[in-house]
Amino acid sequence: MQFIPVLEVLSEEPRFPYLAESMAIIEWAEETHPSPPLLPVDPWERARVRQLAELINAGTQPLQNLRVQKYHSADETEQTKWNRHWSEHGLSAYEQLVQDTAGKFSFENQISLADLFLIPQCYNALRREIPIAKKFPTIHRIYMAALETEACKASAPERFQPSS
Ligand SMILES: N[C@@H](CCC(=O)N[C@@H](CS)C(=O)NCC(=O)O)C(=O)O
Repeated sequence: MQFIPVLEVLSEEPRFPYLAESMAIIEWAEETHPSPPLLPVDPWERARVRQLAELINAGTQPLQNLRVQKYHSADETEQTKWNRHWSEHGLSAYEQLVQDTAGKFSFENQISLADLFLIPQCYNALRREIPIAKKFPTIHRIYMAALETEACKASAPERFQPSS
């Protein structure tokens, strides 16, 4: 697919070391490092968290790939309009659904799988000047809380920009 992210996992075993697709990467990380957990214990609550994650992963983010935007239109203004439209569509659904489960984060007070997909989507929305604080107050509160975590600080995209 020629997408990022790609995870390289070095191992003693002779095997192909690369893994793409963020859901596959996160699930592998969860299964190999289960603590702290990214999913609740109760099956219904787990499904609710996965629903939020997929709403972004399958329903919102794919429409914002560079190649999709460019295929839609060569005009940058039109690309931005397209991006804003689908971003707001997804975030609006998330904002409604998350009312049932949110605490400090999307599911109660611990970072979950849902937050891992929500945070980059917020980052993208702000780049497109979508006023998430005004339009999606619960999402914005979750985003602000997430930015304070050490994990979020360590994985901030700014840390990975090439220097030249
Ligand atoms: N389904 C993939 C999507 C990954 C993806 O969209 N990556 C973007 C950056 S966030 C990309 O590589 N875009 C390049 C392009 O659109 O050509 C995943 O979840 O990992």
